[in-house]
Order: sequence, then structure tokens, then C-alpha cells
Amino acid sequence: MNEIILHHYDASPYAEKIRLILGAKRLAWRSVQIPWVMPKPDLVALTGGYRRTPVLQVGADVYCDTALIARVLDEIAPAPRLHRSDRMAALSVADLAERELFGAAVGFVFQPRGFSALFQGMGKAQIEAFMADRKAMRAGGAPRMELPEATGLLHHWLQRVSEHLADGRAFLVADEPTIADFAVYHPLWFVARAPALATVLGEYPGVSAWMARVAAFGHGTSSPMSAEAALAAARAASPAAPQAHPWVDWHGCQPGDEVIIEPADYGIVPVRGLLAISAPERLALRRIDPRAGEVLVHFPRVGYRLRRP
Ligand SMILES: N[C@@H](CCC(=O)N[C@@H](CS)C(=O)NCC(=O)O)C(=O)O
Repeated sequence: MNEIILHHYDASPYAEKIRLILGAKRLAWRSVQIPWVMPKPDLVALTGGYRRTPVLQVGADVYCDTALIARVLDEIAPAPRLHRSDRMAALSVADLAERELFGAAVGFVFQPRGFSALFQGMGKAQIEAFMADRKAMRAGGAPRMELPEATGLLHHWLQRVSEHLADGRAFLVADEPTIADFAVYHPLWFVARAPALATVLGEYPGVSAWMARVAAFGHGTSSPMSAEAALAAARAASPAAPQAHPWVDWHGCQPGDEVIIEPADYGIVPVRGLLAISAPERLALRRIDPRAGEVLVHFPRVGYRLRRP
């Protein structure tokens, strides 16, 4: 099998979600560090425009969004299986955490006491570039949550998780970890990274103990890879056969139609290509890039828009 390549940066909570899943599954992977802000020319050569973090690459298949990346990792390494159709509670908690808790954590950390951790080691120009980049990334999408609402929602989640864990269970939904554990964990990890704000977690010892159990999965075995080597790996490989996925269509599209896919919430950069997969849960575009060669760029269906150019 082609190597598992994660394009990410250390401070990204969504990347931490995937690094921990790689750890829980004891996988070996290659680590490509990407910039925090645009431009990201090497990443975009693979994705066709998608700029969010992280992105998973397996040969010439490029997977955008952690909702899909987590499912792909379940296919590559089924134990522990994080998504099970008989565990709808796990899937629903994960979806809700991505929608509510992540926004609350970001709104909470974006306060002066959080900036010191977020911007550690950055100069004034870098901080300004970061703020301008994130403002541009949210243009046309959902605004960042205001601090009082973010604080209230964060406590709401912490209280709820704390009460849920009070019966002594090890993980949120089952005896083993599910996708719910990783989706709830990564926003709290983002809060925990800011020492001046992490005290909020100390108010919920059961949550802190559960966080330690999730953190103990570690990150698997990673070794660094350059962006150039990742592009060479894409050029050397062929994308997986799209026929493995059933074709369902609610857009009036045929295989090979030229379409655009973009996130529906923020970081809305259109990716243009030929529709290759239109399955119930996922979409993929075929594109040819001068640096990456022929690649298949995959997206989850939920949370993304498909339209004609
Ligand atoms: N729904 C996406 C959200 C990813 C996301 O928002 N990632 C943040 C970093 S944690 C991001 O892309 N920030 C801007 C950037 O890295 O350029 C996913 O699950 O992958």
C-alpha cells in the first residue's frame, strides 16, 4: 500500500484529532508540515485549492476534511473501529461536537489570555498575517463566536461530558474509543494548550481524566517528509478506482462532468475537476496538476457544496 501522508502543522486541533486516531490505530505515517496561513502552494498543488488543515494523502488520493479522513483510516486499519452503523450515538455526538464545541473552543481561545499560547514564538508581523488570514478565511462564511457565548457553550459541553463520564466509563459511547471521543477531545485540547485558560478544564476532573486516556493513544509512528517528496509520491501513483463506490446523484451530474466542490462553512475555496465519485457519503474530483500529476481529491458530502462552474 502507498504510504499514509498527513499534511498538517503541530498547533492544529483538527490535525491533533487525526494524529491521535493514527495513534489509536498504531499506524506508521509520514508527516509533511504545512504553513499555518496562505499561501500553501505545495498543499494546493495536491488539493486544487482546498486550504484547510489537515489533508491526508495516500498515493494519488487526497482526502480533505477530518470527517472523511477518519473514515478512510477506519478502512485502512479497522481496529479500533471508530464508526459503526450500530453506534449512531457516537456519530451524532461527533457531528454535534464539530458543529458546536469546536466553534466554542475557538471563540474561547481567541481572547487576550489565549493569544499568548496561540502566538508563542511569533513576531508582530506573523501575528498580523495570521489574523488577516483567518479573517479572509471566514469571508462569506460563519463568523467566529463571541467570547461570552463561546464561554457558555464550552461550559455546557464540559458539564454534559462530565456528567456522562460520572458512571466511571472509560470512553464516551463504548468500552473502546469511537469517533465521538476524538471529535470531543480536539477542541478541548486546543483550550488545554493555552495555560492561562486550561484552568477551566480543571473544574471538571472527570473530563481531564478522560482527556488523559485519549492523549495516551499517542500519535503512532511518524517520520518527516518534504512537500516535494509528497508531490513525487502522488506523481508516482495512480488514484484508486472510483468504481468501488456506488453512484448516487442529487445534482443532475454524470461521471466526468466538470464541477466545483467547496466547503459550505469557511475556508471557501473552489476546487474544480471532473466528478469521479458521487457516493452517498463522499464526493471526489479528478484533476491533473502540473506538479502532482493525476489526482483524485475526495470530500465528505455533508458540509460541502457541489456546483457547476
Ligand atoms: N471541517 C474541517 C475543519 C478543518 C479546520 O478548520 N482546520 C483548521 C485548523 S485546526 C484550519 O484549516 N485552519 C486554517 C488553516 O490551517 O489554514 C475538518 O474537519 O477537517
